Amino acid sequence: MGEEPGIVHPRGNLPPLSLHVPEPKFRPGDAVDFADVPIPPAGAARRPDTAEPARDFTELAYSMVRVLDENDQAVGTWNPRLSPDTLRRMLRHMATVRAFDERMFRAQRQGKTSFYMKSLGEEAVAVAAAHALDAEDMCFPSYRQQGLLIARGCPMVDMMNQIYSNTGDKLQGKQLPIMYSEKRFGFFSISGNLTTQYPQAVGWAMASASKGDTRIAATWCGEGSTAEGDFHSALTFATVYRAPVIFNVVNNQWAISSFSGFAGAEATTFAARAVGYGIAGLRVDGNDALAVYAATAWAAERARTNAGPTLIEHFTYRTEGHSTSDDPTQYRSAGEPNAWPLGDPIRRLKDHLVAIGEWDEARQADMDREVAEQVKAAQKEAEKNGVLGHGLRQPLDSLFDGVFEEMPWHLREQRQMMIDEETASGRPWDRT
Ligand SMILES: Cc1ncc(C[n+]2csc(CCOP(=O)(O)OP(=O)(O)O)c2C)c(N)n1
Repeated sequence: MGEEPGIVHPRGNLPPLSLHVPEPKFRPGDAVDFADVPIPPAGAARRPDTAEPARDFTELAYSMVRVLDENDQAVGTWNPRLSPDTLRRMLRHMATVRAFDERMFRAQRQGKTSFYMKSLGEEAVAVAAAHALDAEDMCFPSYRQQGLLIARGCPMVDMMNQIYSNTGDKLQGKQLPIMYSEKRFGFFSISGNLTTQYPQAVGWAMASASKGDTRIAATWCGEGSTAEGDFHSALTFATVYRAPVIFNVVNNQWAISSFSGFAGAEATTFAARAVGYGIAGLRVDGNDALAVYAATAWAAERARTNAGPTLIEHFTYRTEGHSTSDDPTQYRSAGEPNAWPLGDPIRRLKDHLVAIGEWDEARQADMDREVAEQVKAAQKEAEKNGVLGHGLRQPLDSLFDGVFEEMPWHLREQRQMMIDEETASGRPWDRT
């Protein structure tokens, strides 16, 4: 007896299978036209009550919350109706972030630090959120939310000491430059491992709720980082336990050299990730500080009233390279930043203040000069503690400190070996 024949699939004349490999629309040298990026008019999006079930406003995950219109007026139900003083403070914080970024970028080019990351063009995302959250709320940022620290009043000298890994660096040179950790300002230690902050934020939010506290958590990641498994497990925990957390996805169109299509942008929006989890999803004009403020305040109220988490996609554009180690001219058209249809967040808020008669060009110029001076003075102060390669750094024997609450025996042993070797060399701590 022969073997039974297995299942036979008649192939017939089926076409061969193929994969879709996303390709960005523009490459270096291409003329850029963003006319097919859908930008709904300001004021068009409905503002649901914060207690409404997420399934009743899923359309907000596919449209866009926008407040500032083409005439620089604040319109629609999402208008947060902020006082001119608050608007001016937000403007100043954004301008400070930009000036800080500019100086630290230059410091890297001058060899004073090994690394820097700017947030040029997306300053509204962090600054407006900081204004909308309570100072006590806990932030779990990625590496592009320096605006949270600036807006919460972290001394720039402390930030620069960390960037220089100098004797004033409270993290003792143990973190990559710009990977701050600022408990005083509710700013969780930044991790280089993308998206680990997402489940951490949910865990913190769950702990806050289970302790009967009133503080909520907010976390940020880039659109590329939504492809990480941590993103999805965080959303699952958050929806199951209705954790008081705000998920921010900063869709600045580019990861490093791969565009948003590689994280799924061709198929749907990033805010739409929320729909599958039954979480509130808002897609927001990330270059409109008033829209970012309004969406964050809405999500904060929802979280604080136990109505559950919100995912906010901030639609924005990364105007410069990913970091000082990147050269975007290699992979995208130089025309993109200027053609970006949502403009520049600082200019838009400034134009709004001018339009409502609360600001003018002279005051803008004075403010720019002042913040540049403040950043320069902070830099001078930080550099007294040393810059890269100039000798002033953490003592070598601090290498093992501050990692474990109690140093384990094997690290104590290694530390002692290092000290013995240094002492025997006759030039203790004289190594670079
Ligand atoms: C787990 C992990 N994978 C990859 C990297 C390398 N990496 C660092 S930043 C980055 C791009 C992230 O892009 P996105 O999430 O869109 O954030 P953006 O830099 O645009 O703000 C990559 C791939 C990393 N640090 N960690």
